[in-house]
Amino acid sequence: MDLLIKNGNVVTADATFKADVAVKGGKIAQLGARIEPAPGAKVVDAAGKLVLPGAIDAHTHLAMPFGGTISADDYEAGTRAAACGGTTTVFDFALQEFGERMEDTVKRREAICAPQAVVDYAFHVGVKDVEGELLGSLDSCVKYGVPSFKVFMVYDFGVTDGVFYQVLERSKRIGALIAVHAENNEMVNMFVKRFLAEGKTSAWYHYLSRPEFVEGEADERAIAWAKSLNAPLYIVHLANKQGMDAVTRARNEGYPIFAETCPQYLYFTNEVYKRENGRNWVCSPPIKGAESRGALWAGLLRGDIATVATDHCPFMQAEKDWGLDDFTKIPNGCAGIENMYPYILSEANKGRLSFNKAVEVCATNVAKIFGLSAQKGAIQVGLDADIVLYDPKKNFTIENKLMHGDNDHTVWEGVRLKGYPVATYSRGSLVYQDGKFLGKKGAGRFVKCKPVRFAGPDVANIR
Ligand code: DUC
Ligand code: ZN
Ligand code: ZN
Repeated sequence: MDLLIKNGNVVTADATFKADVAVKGGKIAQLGARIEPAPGAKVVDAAGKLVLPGAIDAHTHLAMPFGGTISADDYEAGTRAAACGGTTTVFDFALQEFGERMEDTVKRREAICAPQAVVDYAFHVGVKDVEGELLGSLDSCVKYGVPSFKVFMVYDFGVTDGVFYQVLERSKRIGALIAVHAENNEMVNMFVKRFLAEGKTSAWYHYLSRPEFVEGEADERAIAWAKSLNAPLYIVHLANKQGMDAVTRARNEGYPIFAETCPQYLYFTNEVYKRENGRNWVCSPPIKGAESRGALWAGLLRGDIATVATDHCPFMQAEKDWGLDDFTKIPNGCAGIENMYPYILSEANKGRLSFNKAVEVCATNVAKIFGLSAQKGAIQVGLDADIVLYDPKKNFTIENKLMHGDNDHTVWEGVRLKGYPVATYSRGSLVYQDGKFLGKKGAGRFVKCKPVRFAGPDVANIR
């Protein structure tokens, strides 16, 4: 035994119980009442604290070239911030280059990430090109340990409907999971052109060029295609009620449709875009109105939101300012990697959801959906000792100067949280304690994921 966490309240997705947690060789070795410390083991008293699995952020964009620049947190800064917010694994998006095999995309980003990451990491591939033999490279990518792919229905590198469908077909065959950024590109482009021609250039028009139905309609289409194949589908950053309702309907019919939402959609409303610094909240899809926010919360509590992730994609203030007079020049994305778990846990501490639900959506479900539940996502014997000690009595006000990433501002500035993580262990190593980062660059490991077979109803045209 290397480490013994004593007297804490362990929280899993299903239960809360008092137990000591023994760690050996980076794994949870024993759980039980009154475990005796082995000679030489470090003993930590967690009385009054919750003992939680580290969060798994299913959606980050670290050092990503986007919007004419590169997102402000590289793999070191992003994973450092993650560790300090109780997140012990991040799934980053590796964007395919045209003509590149999917597993080569992963290897290219792995080479950048490996020497920098301070906590463990996995990848999804952002698919741009499936011409010729590239569609088949999904298979080799799955074998390499990356069985999840994202298609974008928007942006200049977004895929056509036909490519999206082919990728869904293939994924069904090989046990991969397709994630989708769903917005109607034609509608966005039409609105953008109209608003610019009318001189409507403030951040509010970012929202108005991508309002609720622009996302909701795309969600419905994506779900329809997945259903026609009985293929699993993971909708990233769901932010609208229409899409939430469509996900719920499909799930009630038994289809393996999973939805992710993000803290920014659960906390803010589109009113932020009317603020003088509204550009700082510009992300896509944009934050929607209060009705959508309410629907997302209801979906989360009902179990129709499977995961909460960040879409962490920060840009420096000077870059956000490119869009002072033209919302189309604002790089899309916000920081959130250090705030996700503390925010959701704070909502749990205030009674809005249970701590079990918070653990489920931020860790356990992510591990299950993306094929790493044999390694991560719960406080369970045999899993990695990715552990967060949480003090429900410690109040915290978010200020950028207290954050550990490289960005120079945060949309979460001034938000008050009830309770806060006080320690984070990555595979048994202390990487964060009481406001201080204690980890090591390059200590994070690449986590290879396994394909997951999801059951669904029998439909006529299953391939
Ligand atoms: N949306 C963002 O806001 N940033 C990164 C990519 C995305 O889809
Ligand atoms: Zn996206
Ligand atoms: Zn994203």
